[in-house]
Amino acid sequence: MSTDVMILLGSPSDWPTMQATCTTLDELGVGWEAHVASAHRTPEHTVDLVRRGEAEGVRIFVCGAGLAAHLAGAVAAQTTRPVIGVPLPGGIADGLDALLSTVQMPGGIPVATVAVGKAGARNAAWLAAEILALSDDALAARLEAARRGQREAVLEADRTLDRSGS
Ligand code: RP5
Repeated sequence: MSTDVMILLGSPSDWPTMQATCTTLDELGVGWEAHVASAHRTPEHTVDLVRRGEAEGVRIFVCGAGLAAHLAGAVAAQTTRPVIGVPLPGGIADGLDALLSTVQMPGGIPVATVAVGKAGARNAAWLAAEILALSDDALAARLEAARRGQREAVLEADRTLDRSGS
């Protein structure tokens, strides 16, 4: 499977949350690789990874970071390929700080920013897959099937919910 998505973590401490991106990409059948690259502690390594990813055919970058979460913006500054930012919880505002740091990009350098934390990490994978599916009919069919599965799970929960009361 080709590596379509490069996932970058600002710190190894981000891995437990960002694994949700990896497992969701696995479920959707999208190839990925993950690296630790800090916008602040290893700026050169971050640029090197983006350059290498582009040269090797990576099509989308997913960046997860907390606190002063500049990783997604730093990557977006280096590429015109889509960059998806996952703000991570923690810090004085428990992720609101990372959300604003990730989403408030200047015009012309977008970061598609998803929700804070694990739900966002999962949605980063979904969004990446949806972008890739524009040129991949088999992936588009897998996404449709996964959505059908979600729909059926909710309908089944509604059928089996104990909703009676005295
Ligand atoms: C951010 O600072 C990282 O993305 C992480 O979410 C946060 C804390 O990093 P560590 O101090 O745990 O390495 O740059």
